[in-house]
Amino acid sequence: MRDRDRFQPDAPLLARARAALAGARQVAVLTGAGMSAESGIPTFRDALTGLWSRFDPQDLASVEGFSADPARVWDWYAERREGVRRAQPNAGHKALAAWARAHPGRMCVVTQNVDDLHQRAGQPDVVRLHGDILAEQWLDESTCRQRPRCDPAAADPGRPPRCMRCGALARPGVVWFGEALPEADLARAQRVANGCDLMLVVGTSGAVWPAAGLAGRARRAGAMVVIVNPEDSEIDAQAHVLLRGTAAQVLPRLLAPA
Ligand code: BJW
Repeated sequence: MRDRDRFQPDAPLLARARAALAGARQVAVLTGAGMSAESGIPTFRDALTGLWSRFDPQDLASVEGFSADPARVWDWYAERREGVRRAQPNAGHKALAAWARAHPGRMCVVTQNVDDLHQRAGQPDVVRLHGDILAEQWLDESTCRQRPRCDPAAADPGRPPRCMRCGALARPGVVWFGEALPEADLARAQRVANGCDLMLVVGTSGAVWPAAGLAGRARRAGAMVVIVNPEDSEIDAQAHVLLRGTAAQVLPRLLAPA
């Protein structure tokens, strides 16, 4: 099979997904790193280009890893932040945002991505499950005893920055392994999954929980589940329709006006 064919979804499957979208009152979209891959932001688990093919997640995406070598982790995130700032929304982000603007109140995007490309594409309703790579927070909120608490964005520049008054260490505003997801955002994502008629799952391996559980939750609640991914994922069994292709190729065709 030629690469060009491999990444074109089957026409009848695309038509089925388009019909489901046209009939859906509420559409939930769960996105992962593949959503931003065509904007030049690497995924995590791709065997050749994924971040975890070169780095150990325990060293770089856990409190233990940060505590062991804060400067290394800070520098790794600083480089990734630069990549996010340089990246632009791709045709997939734009297609989702255009559909949501044309159908007000009918689409919610739940993203695992820590970039801001959905927001920059003009997506009106985005729930962020794994935080924001461009934000900062204190490593340990309890170390800051100032009232009001110091602002991590105003910390003394360093690798990582440190609070000039209480000495607290700043860290990127993302969710690392073993950390709880932001409670209100996870609760909203679960409500959105429970209440949608159609869930589109785009560019996630489905390897990381609790986000991976949202597709099964939507399916059990009666939604149709459509997965857009050029490769197999761990949650393919939840899909009614599997569209084999990339986000920037498939979403404009799926979401184009009739
Ligand atoms: C394309 C494409 C193109 C390519 N177009 N597609 C249940 C069972 C087992 C384990 C657990 C469980 N529940 C919890 C756990 C533990 C753990 C976990 O899930 N571990 C698994 C690895 C086994 N989960 C956690 O620790 C979570 N916390 C938690 O559960 O807390 C509980 C708690 C409660 C109360 C108190 C305390 C704790 C936290 C998870 C945090 C994940 N963080 C990361 C890093 C974020 C920061 C950073 O960016 O550095 O989030 S890890 C990384 O994985 C990142 C991603 O958001 C996440 C998901 O990855 P994603 O998006 O799916 O990317 P990839 O690379 O895996 O896949 C890309 C896909 O795109 C592929 O399928 C490609 O084919 C495809 N693709 N190009 C479309 N162009």
